[in-house]
Amino acid sequence: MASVPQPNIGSARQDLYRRMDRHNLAPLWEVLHALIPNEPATPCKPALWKYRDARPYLMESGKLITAKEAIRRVLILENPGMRGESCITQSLYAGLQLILPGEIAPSHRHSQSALRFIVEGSGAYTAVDGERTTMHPGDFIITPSWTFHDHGNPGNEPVVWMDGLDIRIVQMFGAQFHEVYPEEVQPVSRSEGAAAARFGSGLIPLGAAAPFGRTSPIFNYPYARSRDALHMLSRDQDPDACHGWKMQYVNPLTGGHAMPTIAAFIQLLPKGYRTQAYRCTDGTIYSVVEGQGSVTVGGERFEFEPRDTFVVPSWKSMQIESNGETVLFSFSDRPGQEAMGLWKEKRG
Ligand code: GTQ
Repeated sequence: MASVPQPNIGSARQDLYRRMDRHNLAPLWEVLHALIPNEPATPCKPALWKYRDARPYLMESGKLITAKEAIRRVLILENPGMRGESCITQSLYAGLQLILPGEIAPSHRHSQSALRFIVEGSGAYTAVDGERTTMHPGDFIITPSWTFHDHGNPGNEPVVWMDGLDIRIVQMFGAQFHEVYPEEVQPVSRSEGAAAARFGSGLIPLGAAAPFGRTSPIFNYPYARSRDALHMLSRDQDPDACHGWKMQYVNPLTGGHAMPTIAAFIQLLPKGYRTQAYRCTDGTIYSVVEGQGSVTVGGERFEFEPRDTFVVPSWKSMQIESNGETVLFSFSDRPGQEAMGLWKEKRG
């Protein structure tokens, strides 16, 4: 049946909306296209943070607040499309954390999982559940959900790492918990390297339970080993057109992602390589370890060098051009998308 023309339909609708609004009701048809877009729509923008620009602010913060007072002395990498929301993509948080010689960041635990990717300096440690691990640039370190952790720097140089946390994911589920450890530093109950020996040598002790539930029992994946793996891979096979040589950090107990909410990767691109266009539904954060070049994301071009961070939003087409041999670390929310059958990629 054709609708009867009503000259005042616009104002009648507005009047209807106003009256139902008082009852917490809203018309779907006004927002349907925004709610169910034809393809991923995100406020997340492509962006690059030059380490050269960020570092002076981090060091100045180091003079104005101690790690102890700050609890965690971190500059949040805020996505320019979501300022004030403390996130780098719609689902993930990232920041640059500084710990100066002699400092400690006090022990606490939370339901949010964290990863650390070491950007500058050596000699600091992070302690997880009674075991310390020394940080070196390029190491990928995990703080599993609800494990007590503190950081310290007994060395003699500033140490900076990128934090990646699933804060927004845990917030979406309303599952946030936090607890302060009764002392500043948790006691050390195992020798350094215990986790790596138990789970990181292609061996597992018989009957060993997963110490961190669904998170990898290995909590430091050292750069020396990842770099060597990439090198060996590159000797035996051609680089992938979209990724170069790319590897995923795995949980040796499951063969799956190292963390239940965050996927992490490391990739090598030959010198003078230009990747084919690629897009996927997991907005991804990259930290440049070696080499330099440029990345084009959704038509915007960014030049990168070691220690820079950049973000590729969901479903934005990306292409990388490497000038020198380049190593990139990256992380995203892919495990959640895969578990829900949502993850999608497109090559070319
Ligand atoms: O190191 O525990 O960047 O709790 C944000 C929240 C780091 C940490 C962050 C945290 C931490």
